[in-house]
Amino acid sequence: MGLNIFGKALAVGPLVHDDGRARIEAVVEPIKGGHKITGTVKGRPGTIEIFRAPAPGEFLANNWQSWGPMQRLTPGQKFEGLEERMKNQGRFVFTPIPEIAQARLVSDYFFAWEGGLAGFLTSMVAHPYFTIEGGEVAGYLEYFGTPLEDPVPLEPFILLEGHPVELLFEEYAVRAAIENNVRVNPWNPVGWSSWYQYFTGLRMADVEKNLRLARPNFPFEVFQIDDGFESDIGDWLSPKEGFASLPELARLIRDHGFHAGIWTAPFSAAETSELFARHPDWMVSDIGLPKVCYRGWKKDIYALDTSNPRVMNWLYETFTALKKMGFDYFKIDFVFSAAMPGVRSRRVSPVQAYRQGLDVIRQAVGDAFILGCGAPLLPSIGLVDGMRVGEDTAPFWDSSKAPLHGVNAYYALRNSILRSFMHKKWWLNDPDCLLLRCRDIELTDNEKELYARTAGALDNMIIESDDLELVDEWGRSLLQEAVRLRGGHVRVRGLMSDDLYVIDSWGGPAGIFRYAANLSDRQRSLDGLDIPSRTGVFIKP
Ligand code: FH2
Repeated sequence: MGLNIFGKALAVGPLVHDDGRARIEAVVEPIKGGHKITGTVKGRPGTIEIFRAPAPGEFLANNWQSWGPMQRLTPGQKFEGLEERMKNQGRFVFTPIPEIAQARLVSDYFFAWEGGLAGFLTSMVAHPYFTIEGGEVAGYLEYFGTPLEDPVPLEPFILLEGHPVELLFEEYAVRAAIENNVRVNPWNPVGWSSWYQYFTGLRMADVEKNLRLARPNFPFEVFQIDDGFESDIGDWLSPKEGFASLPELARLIRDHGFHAGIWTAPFSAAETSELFARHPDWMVSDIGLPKVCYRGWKKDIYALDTSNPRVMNWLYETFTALKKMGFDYFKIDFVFSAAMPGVRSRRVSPVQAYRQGLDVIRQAVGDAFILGCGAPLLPSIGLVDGMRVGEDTAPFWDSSKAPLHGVNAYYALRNSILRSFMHKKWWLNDPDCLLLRCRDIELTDNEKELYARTAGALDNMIIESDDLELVDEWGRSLLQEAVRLRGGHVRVRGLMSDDLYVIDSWGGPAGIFRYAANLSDRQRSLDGLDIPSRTGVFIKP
């Protein structure tokens, strides 16, 4: 079997496809290095097969959202740990199509191998994904049975052939950016976050101390309060006991000369929250009852129905209020919840509901910085300034755990390398926080250096999360170094390798440089140069 489009051999020209539920009018056209399929769909589509081909022996697969993995796999493999995460955290945290993701490997949005890449350019209405079915790979659009009276554009699909796979990703990213009308924010922030030191135990005294230390000694532009200030998930405007009011908090941060950043999980409501008590009918439901979306903070968490005008209004008011208080940097987290399949007040697809939710927040905060987290990737393009592209980091490396088994610095860093092609094409990549403290941490100096220099070489957002009292001169200068490495054009090689990556950068303030990052647990050699395990080296390009 060769390459099939809508079940027919790939051929340039028009195509009509009717599966009884939906009618698709499409056209296959040649583009540089491959083919593109565009069209329209109407009716009440469910799952539509777009693409089918023999499965390659090795490929790069990608999960739906920020925290999920992008990694090299073979046809027999799945994302290890997914089942367990679905059981513990909820079936919809890593996929909007749990039945399929449980049964087979699912690669969301794109699928690439050495020699080719197949990918969807938008996710406006449908959820695009690929699965391995025996010896074949198939690409689908899931429309969730959403009624489409008027034809809507089919999510455009491209098939690229060529080498190396890294160049195909660049081409894919550029095409998706164009299709989504992206304007990348020219401000690539440097900041501080409270999370990876204080977690939910954050106290006002910690905020005050770190503000005091940050001002003269660190190059931060943003000071971001993470999870730990709120009284409950959903009750964003009422801080927990002992915490300053939000206007006071924003004021305090701004008085120290920083952009004030705040974390929320705007589409989530805890079972114990006032939001849920007051408005159970605002949640995505199932057979007339609010539908649990995930487990977090040892509670059941519900998902807001962002297609409901009252919910949109509440979101608008909440974020307008935060903006008015002086916050202008918003980390919006667990936002996948708005895309959970379920019953909503309007007949829109989960993807449409998600995008409407993001759009309302954007309307409310204007040109403030929005950092997506726990976010479906493709549907967020054009609606966020920054995007977390991996699972949470941690103060330890621990590469023994597979991606979905738990958090560690290794997995967080690896994802930011693999997903580096998204940076400055779709948004600014957030590789998660640098942890540079010298106590309260298991990362070695080598590991801290590897993380910081890789993040800098990749030109990513640089956010540190430490008790600044524990950061010495060495930590401060490493942070400065990471910041100074940024600003160039970046190209990464080794996406299909055993964790030896080469980052080339040119055209930035640091000039031309090459950084080889060995994330593996053994010494490796590159062009005759030995690179110890968990170490990076600058080499002459
Ligand atoms: O903000 C932190 C992490 O960075 C984020 F990714 C998610 C949860 C929190 C706080 O709850 O894991």
